[in-house]
Amino acid sequence: MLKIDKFVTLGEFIINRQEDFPYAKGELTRLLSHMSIAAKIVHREVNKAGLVDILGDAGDVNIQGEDVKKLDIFANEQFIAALKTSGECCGVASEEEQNIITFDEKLAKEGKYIVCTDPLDGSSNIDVNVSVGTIFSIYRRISNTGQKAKEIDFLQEGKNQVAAGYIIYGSSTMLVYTTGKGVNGFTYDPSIGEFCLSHPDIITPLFGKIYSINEGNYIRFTEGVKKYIKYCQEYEPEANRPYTSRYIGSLVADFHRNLLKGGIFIYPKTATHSNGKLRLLYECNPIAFIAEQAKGKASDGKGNRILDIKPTSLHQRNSFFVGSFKMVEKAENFIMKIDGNKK
Ligand code: P6P
Repeated sequence: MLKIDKFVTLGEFIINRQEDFPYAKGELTRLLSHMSIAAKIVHREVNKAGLVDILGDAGDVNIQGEDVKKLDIFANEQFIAALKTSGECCGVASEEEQNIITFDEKLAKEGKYIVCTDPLDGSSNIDVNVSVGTIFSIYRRISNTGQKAKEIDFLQEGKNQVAAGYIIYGSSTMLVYTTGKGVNGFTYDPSIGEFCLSHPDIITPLFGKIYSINEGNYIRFTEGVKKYIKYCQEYEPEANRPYTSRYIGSLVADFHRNLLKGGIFIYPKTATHSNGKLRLLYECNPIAFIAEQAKGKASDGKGNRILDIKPTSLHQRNSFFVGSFKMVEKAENFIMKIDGNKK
């Protein structure tokens, strides 16, 4: 682990790396700094959620048919407000919103970027104090500036992302992001109210010993997925197997652990989720961008690169295999050989 002799704040880092962002002129700086302000506010609420009456279901059910927790609503409001005031973002697609949110203010309509976000992923874990996260994905708009954002701005392939990241609210709060020039992690220091560079230039191990999948769905997996799971469990010490099974049920937490230690996360199609459960726009694409930038791999399990998939709807789901390059490659071999390319 690289020893950092002087802490570098997120703001300093972005300014120092300004030239990395092809559309410099401070645009990304403003976008990310507003996102980090919202992250600090959500950090505060998540860290005292057990102490105030902000837990428990808000009574609503979101468009995914899931009970909405009050913190989901709170986080959604915070990030949308932060993006609106940034003056760089003209619209947001959120897990919590059926349709895109467009900003009418003149300044916002001049914004060149749109953001897709899951404002509080894994929120069903909040009540039991398990790590949750915010996931975001930033694109240049396709529609002309000066008008409201359009849905076409959001239905871009993941390879068009100009930046992506997540905030994990865990034992510490971290912000991990990429602009296509590598992956860097920042740990929040509440005593100074800053995200400080703690994990520079993250590269995920080529191989790992961790596999993450909800084995409760085992009987509903395809034969290829079942055979890969058994491969992970076989006693082959010279091949570092059996692997360790680790599954938190919070994508950001499961992915972050595997990113640093090496491993594979799989959410394949099941009988109840014929296209998998995770959403392409604001879960698979941003995580896939980060994985590839950290020299990992992300596909649908059949060799189709996540970042090449053309979205057709805001909340579409996709099978998701992501993590250490060689582990994802091995899993794909099982799926393609045993399941073939059938949908
Ligand atoms: P399951 C949380 O609801 C989430 O969207 C991801 O964070 C997580 O990886 C997945 O669902 C867990 O789903 O079906 O295993 O509970």
